[in-house]
Amino acid sequence: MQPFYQTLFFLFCFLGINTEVFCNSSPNIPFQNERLAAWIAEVENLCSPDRVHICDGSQEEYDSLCEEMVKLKSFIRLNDSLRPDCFLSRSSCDDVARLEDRTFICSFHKKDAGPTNNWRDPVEMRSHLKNLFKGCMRGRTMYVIPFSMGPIGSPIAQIGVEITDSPYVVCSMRIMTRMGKEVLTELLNKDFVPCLHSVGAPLSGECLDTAWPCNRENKYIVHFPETKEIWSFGSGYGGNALLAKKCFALRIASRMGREEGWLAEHMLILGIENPAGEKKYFAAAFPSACGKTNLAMLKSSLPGWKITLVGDDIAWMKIKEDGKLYAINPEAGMFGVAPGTSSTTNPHAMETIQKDTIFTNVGLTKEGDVWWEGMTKEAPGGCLNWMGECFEHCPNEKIAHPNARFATPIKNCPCVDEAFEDPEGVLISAILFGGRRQSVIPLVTESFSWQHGTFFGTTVSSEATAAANGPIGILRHDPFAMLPFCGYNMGDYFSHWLSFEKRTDPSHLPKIFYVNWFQKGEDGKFLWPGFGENGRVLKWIFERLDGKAKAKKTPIGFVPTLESMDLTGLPLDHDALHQLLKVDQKAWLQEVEELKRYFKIFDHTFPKKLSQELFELENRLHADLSEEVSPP
Ligand code: GTP
Ligand code: SPV
Ligand code: MN
Repeated sequence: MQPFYQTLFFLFCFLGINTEVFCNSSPNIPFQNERLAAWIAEVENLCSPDRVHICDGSQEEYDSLCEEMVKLKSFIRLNDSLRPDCFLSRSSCDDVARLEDRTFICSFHKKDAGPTNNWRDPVEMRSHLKNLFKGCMRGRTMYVIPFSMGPIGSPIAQIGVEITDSPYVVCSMRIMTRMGKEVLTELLNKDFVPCLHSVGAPLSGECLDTAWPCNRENKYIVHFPETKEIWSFGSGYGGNALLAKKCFALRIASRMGREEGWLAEHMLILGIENPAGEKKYFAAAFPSACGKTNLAMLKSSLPGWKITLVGDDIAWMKIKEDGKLYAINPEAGMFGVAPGTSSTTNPHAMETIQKDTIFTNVGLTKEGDVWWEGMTKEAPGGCLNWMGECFEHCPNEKIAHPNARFATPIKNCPCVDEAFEDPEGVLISAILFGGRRQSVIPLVTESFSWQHGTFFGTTVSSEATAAANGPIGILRHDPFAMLPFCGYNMGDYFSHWLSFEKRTDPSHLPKIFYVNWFQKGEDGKFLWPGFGENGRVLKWIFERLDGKAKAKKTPIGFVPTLESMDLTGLPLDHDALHQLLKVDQKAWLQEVEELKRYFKIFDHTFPKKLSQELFELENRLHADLSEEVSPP
């Protein structure tokens, strides 16, 4: 018997399910993953589903779940001639984004969750969750999804198993991860992270006729970092429900990374090739809805420069035997922000989402296609908004929810990198940090060292977006773009970053930069055109790495000289460029004061080396000895 069927057979024996279809030979095979079988049985016992379905990840399984959801009105099939094999899903109004205030890190000790995470006692939380999950799948199917984060078999990859009662989650997970029977085979000799999810509705006795079941009263996204478990209840949306993504690949994996000496980061990974055919890879961390997906798929406006996509949201990075830092994208799909995506801003994304895509909370046109703000100048007549209402009746409302998303396979992207499936990962030459900042932060700055670059990471702040529930536009600190995603004390996380200087020859480590596409002029408009034009900044970074581009040494780091940026064919006036590259001493001194205030929350866990960096930055600002320097 094939190992996959062996595992299934034993799982099913254990669950007391009729195994005849799977086995017609001797059942005398050694039992392989006891923990998985025991966990499935335990969850079945707790949640009391009517059926258990072990997902094989096949096309047939995906198609039949989609069909089932069409019947339940959870999915609308889009016009097959315009968007083949695509579906629209509409969430309920109270379940549209990540819920940071309902996200918990339940470490044994509160101090290990740190000042930036919600903490609850793990024993109390577990018992509370058990009550919520008790019988919560009655009348419905419990799906078991084995998935691999990273190419199957990669030394950096990890296995997880998500149990869920949501077919929307199953289909999305098939796009977002490598999922199904190949992973079940891997599980014969590997451990896994158990991820338990329920939409928490309809509960037994409830008559809930809704296309998007979720629990109004109770929503919990809970992590047990020591035992590496995830429990999520009540929400069906994005990072709250696709537990492989933020819960596992960032919160749990960041903790694994600290224990094992690697990094799990909220970063895109891109390949960049110059006209001479030389290639490098960059990773970049920007907070949610601040431009990772767009940068990772960028179509450069500079002739001969080519960007290729490895990942758009998460990077796992490890130092290999050669002492250098390599990254894999643990995901297989993109869960990207729809609004703002168009054939002008992101033609590669528009091509990718042409087929095999699940859209959530976008508008629906009369022709059965999707629409969102920014896709074209005006909404087509007769377009329904994300709640399925006629747009003409509520013209002041948005057609797409600002956090509307597409889930789409990376392999469909026209600019996917040749190393996307490489289990060894790609060598990272530069790390970029960035955020949405209307002022103060220049277009691009290069750090002086790894330690100074780590300091850059701690200083990331950004105007809040619709990716998480809460007010939009308010400036908040978001160190390393990991504020909602670091699974342990963030002060310890800073130290972990610093430790990389000791783990290898620092000259092997990537150079660190800070970028900001979002400065605004007095008219409130963006000073920098962004999107495809960001390739010009990537070019400057590429050439800095090769010692070719000029920079000015300023108190905050190396900033491009006015002539060193390639602005060929870009109608950008001199004042705008000046503003984009300016280091405003007064504003920076205020920034320093704000950082001093903020860093206090980390108390004694804030590394001395980073306090030193802040102190030195302040001194340099007071002295303000900007000087032009030649390439290194
Ligand atoms: P998450 O998936 O939430 O982590 O977001 P992300 O960081 O991948 O952001 P994404 O690339 O999806 O961009 C979010 C929004 O910012 C979209 O509406 C984009 O159109 C817009 N955006 C992206 N890049 C730029 C840029 O260079 N300039 C401007 N002005 N807007 C941008
Ligand atoms: C983010 O918020 O950073 C996302 C979307 O990438 S979600 O998967 O919902 O977390
Ligand atoms: Mn993200």
